[in-house]
Amino acid sequence: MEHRVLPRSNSARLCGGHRKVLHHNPSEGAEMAMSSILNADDIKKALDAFAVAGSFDHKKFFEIMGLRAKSFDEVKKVFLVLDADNSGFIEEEELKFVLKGFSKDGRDLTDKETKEFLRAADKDGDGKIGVDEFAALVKE
Ligand SMILES: [Ca+2]
Ligand SMILES: [Ca+2]
Repeated sequence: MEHRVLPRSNSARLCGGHRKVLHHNPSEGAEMAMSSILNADDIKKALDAFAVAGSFDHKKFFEIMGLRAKSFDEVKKVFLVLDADNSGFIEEEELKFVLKGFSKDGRDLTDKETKEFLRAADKDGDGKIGVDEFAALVKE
């Protein structure tokens, strides 16, 4: 499998002897990655705007946190954080916890919000969100 070349960041981490296993605490690792792309205050503002269950609006959410204005590469980095199991897609169960990917204080989406979010993003109808679908949704 030719794509299994060890990424540079991985080998650096191993050489440093600091073997932090990120997936044991996904929200902590996610927050570190997010804060390198997005402003923490903007993330908080976006989460606060939809703190009430049932109020989630992905367009406003992406706009408030400033993700709409980011480059494809940056949006892709956000996508990679949200794809917690590294499957290459954001599946429905990952989408439900999408706000926690931005901040550990984020609430879970309701089933209805999750389904609406998925339906808005899933243009090819395979039931999951690919990186191109995610980037397109952010820019909508
Ligand atoms: Ca996934
Ligand atoms: Ca899809």
